[in-house]
Amino acid sequence: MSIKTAKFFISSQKISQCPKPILPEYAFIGRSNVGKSSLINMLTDHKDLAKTSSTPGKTKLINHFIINESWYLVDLPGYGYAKLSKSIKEKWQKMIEDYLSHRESLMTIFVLIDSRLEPQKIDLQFIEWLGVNQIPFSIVFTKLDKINAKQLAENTNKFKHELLTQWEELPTIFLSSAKNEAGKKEIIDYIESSLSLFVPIK
Ligand SMILES: Nc1nc2c(ncn2[C@@H]2O[C@H](COP(=O)(O)OP(=O)(O)OP(=O)(O)O)[C@@H](O)[C@H]2O)c(=O)[nH]1
Ligand SMILES: [Mg+2]
Repeated sequence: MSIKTAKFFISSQKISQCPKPILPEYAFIGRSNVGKSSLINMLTDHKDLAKTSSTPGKTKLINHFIINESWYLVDLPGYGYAKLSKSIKEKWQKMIEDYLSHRESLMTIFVLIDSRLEPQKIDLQFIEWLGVNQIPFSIVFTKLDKINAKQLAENTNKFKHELLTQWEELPTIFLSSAKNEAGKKEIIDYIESSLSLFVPIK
């Protein structure tokens, strides 16, 4: 599938402001600064479609981007940024949890994990929350260009090992770099294969 058009659609503070759930959508979640917005730009070949920053906490709302006029990519605020005030953290957490657990048109959530780090408790806890709420997800290890093959294998194997203490099977896993476009085809093919499974809610 080629991405012919990618446009900003709307920013929402809560699920009730999101577009009508009549098109399939794919959301990106993960720790602040893990590369959610950069991955959306890489997948769509748009440098500045989603706003990125080297400072964590850049994305603050639920941002819908419409792709090929027929499905959405959704950029979300990150979790786990220690410097945010308690009230903002709670507000974002509620917004994200509400969206992820109630959005009927959500096909898959891509959970982004920084490939440079050993398994982080906050990511494993978030994935556990998805499991408890029966929300389907895939994993994308990010920033591959910043790590060598040996470290990558070590970190991803440790992460898989941790997952297998919670799950019987591993989810679909992607390896990506927003810089050198690693993982682009695989993620787009995966989205394409599930688009036809969308059943519009009447
Ligand atoms: N080298 C490299 N840098 C990356 C990659 N992905 C993201 N970055 C950088 O990491 C920083 C954070 O990227 P964002 O895409 O803004 O991260 P985010 O997860 O959307 O962050 P928040 O919106 O703050 O939660 C930016 O400086 C990006 O340029 C990657 O694959 N490789
Ligand atoms: Mg962002």
